[in-house]
Amino acid sequence: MTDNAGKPVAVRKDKDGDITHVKFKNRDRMTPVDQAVNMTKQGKTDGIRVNKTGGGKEYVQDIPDASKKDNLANLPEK
Ligand SMILES: [Ca+2]
Repeated sequence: MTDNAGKPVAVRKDKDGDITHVKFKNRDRMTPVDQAVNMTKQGKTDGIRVNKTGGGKEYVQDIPDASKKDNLANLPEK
């Protein structure tokens, strides 16, 4: 298992459409968002960054780039 999880390739959402899990390229299983936040802070993911809601809850979001196809909102749900 490589130390870097790579880019997100799929997501899981709750009934409100909020992302609860992210599947990374170099990981076999879905990663809960709070864990994805920690991995991203440690520089172990690609293509995403940590942001905070007005309520202070941390989440991951896309680092804007040329492609929208790979954005979290456009990834397949698993
Ligand atoms: Ca993108």
